Amino acid sequence: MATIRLLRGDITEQSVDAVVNAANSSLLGGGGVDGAIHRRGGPEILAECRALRASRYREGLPTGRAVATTAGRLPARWVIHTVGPVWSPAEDRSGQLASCYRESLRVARELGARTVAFPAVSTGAYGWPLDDGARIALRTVREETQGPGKDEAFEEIRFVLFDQRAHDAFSAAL
Ligand code: AR6
Repeated sequence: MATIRLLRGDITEQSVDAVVNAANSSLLGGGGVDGAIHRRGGPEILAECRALRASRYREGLPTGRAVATTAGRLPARWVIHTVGPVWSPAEDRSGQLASCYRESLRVARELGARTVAFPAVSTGAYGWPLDDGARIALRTVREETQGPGKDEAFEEIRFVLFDQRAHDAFSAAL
């Protein structure tokens, strides 16, 4: 059974098999986690993202989906890019947020990644309330890695929270 760990820190510093990027559908970079990953990971990541845009994802990566590239110079083997939903007070998009975690884990499983680090997807620029984002993240990862009959693919799923507020929200949800 996979261990779920909460850690306050920077996702670009994690020595794990795969780190998850809170990307946007262009796959061509942005701020927050995305900016940090491309800055520290170097141009190889962007080159693979561009190649994906020229082949499988000409229209961009849809919200709730995930795709892997090299991790370039990061101390990880792969970056799994996922596109979280933008928070909407008018529409329930929590299924899309859960899908980000589920699809990222599916891609990780396919790669053979046993340790995976997630940020709190959608809770920055995309405005998702932290407490709710934390609950969805933990529930989905538990369902995928700890439910009855779940495989033994993962050793550790790590949530890397950038500040104390995010860490508190995840601790409360755990
Ligand atoms: N390590 C861990 N967590 C971080 C880091 C870091 N280095 N930097 C920020 N966070 P965000 P989103 C936290 O905005 O809401 C980008 O421009 C941050 O405090 O990175 O999914 C993309 O290109 C917050 O709790 O992702 C998209 O356009 C969480 O990570 C858009 O932002 C997610 O914040 C995606 O927005």
